Amino acid sequence: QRTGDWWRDAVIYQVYPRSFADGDGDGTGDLAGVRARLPYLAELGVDAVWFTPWYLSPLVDGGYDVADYRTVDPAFGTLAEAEKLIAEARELGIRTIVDIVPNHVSDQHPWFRAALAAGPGSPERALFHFRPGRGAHGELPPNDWPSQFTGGTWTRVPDGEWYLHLFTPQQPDLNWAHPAVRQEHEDVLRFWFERGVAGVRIDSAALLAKDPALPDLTEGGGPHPFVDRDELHDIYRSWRAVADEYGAVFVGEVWLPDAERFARYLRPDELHTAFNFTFLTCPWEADRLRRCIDGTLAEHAPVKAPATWVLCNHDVTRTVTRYGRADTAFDFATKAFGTPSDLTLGTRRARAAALLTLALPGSVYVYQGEELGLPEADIPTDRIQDPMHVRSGGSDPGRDGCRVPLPWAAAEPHCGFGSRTPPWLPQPADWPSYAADRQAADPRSMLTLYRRAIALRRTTPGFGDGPLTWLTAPAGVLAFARPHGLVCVANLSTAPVDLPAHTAVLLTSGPLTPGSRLPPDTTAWLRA
Ligand code: TEU
Repeated sequence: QRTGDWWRDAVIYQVYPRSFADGDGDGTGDLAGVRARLPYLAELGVDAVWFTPWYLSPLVDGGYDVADYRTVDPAFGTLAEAEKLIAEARELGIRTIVDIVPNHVSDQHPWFRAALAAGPGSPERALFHFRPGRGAHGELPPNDWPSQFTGGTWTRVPDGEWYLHLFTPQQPDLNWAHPAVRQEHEDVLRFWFERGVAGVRIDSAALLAKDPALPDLTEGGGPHPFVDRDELHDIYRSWRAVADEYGAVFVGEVWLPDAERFARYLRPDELHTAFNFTFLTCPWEADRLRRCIDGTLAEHAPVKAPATWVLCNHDVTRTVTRYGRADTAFDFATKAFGTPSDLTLGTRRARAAALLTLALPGSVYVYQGEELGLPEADIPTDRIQDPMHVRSGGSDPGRDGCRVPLPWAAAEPHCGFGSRTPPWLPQPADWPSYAADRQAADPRSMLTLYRRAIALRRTTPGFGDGPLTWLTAPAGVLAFARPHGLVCVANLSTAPVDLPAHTAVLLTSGPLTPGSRLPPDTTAWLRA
């Protein structure tokens, strides 16, 4: 087991507890299910697991609407079970990362219920952003901020005041200028660090701070009223002091297109790491990917933070579906169902992308089911629960297509997700063909590829954090050298190419052509 800066080159597996494994058979995944599948994660070889929120929640936004941070939602289990899970995982060499959602709470959180009851001008309301409306009778929202989901960002309460919510009305935004909000979150961090948690993922990390004047967005000029504000850095500096007491680490969900602004969060006294969404959204094109990799390494080197590499998560279209489309870039605006996807091509590319990603310096995130090569599922519209879909009146497909309960066993009911009740989201008819038990027995499966690649990465010293040197390669081909004579070659062109000089082929994402050439959309790991 690695100690110290384990997170600098870790492979971190994202568990969406609702859809991972159902221990009690009620159709919803839970902590008992995760505990039973810990050996699977150990065999996969991951260093840590990041759990999306498991706290008490009405689950309006899949748990990103937290009603109590110190309680595990009964749908998932108990606090005692979470503690057991953290300890059992650690026994297997797997660290735990929990998800903290500081921008907002659930409207069922005691603070918000108290604020509603206490009325205008009360200290309880000062913890949120309550304002009178505009217009002759206060019938218009206080400003023009657009929601991250469809609909406005303001909801009116019966006494006439409005409250701010960047996401759904069930997720009121906290007022981060209030000392009690800061104190509470530092206490929550301590609460989980005391329970053996090794890291925290910070949700919507660039959105917490608001311009106190809440000006219209269209007013323009000056800093953005709610994205990437300077006050955030002071907040994260005090969080870092708490984390340092426990040797714990942060990974920020910082969606910022500007590399220089992004890197400002990665300081020795702020966040250790942040998700690399530039990589996730990058199209499957050699020159674009190379520029992205170079740009990422260049922005991380001066701040001495490790890069992270992310291909998918619970918010975006699954990789094999995305890479099988004509436009392989991810864009929230163009993720619609119905855009045709060639899953054979998408799978080949996703396999090549997996080997490319796991060869890069820094830490790598794997979203549950990515290692099984799951495609985005087509879900009947009346079964979709994601508020992104529901609030759009059905025009936005939402994110449930990447959140379908995992197939564990091809021959069991509900693919072994859980026994009694059908899963909370329907599994597609071809789900058994992706089942983990079937793939574990197949040397050519996506699961076997991930296991082998992660094992090689773990057992080759310096592979995960040493230097990367580009090698000369034909157009459309990415070739780079890593420590200990490892070479990674990814062919994103349309024709087979010769492999660079090597003494051994360690792993390939697909079969080589008879003349030992690297086919299109294939990656190889070589020993120089
Ligand atoms: O996501 C934040 C979020 O919604 C961004 O991904 C946003 O869509 C992006 O800035 C687009 O411009 C997190 C969680 O990952 C997501 O599941 C939650 O729904 C959301 O926060 C609200 O907590």
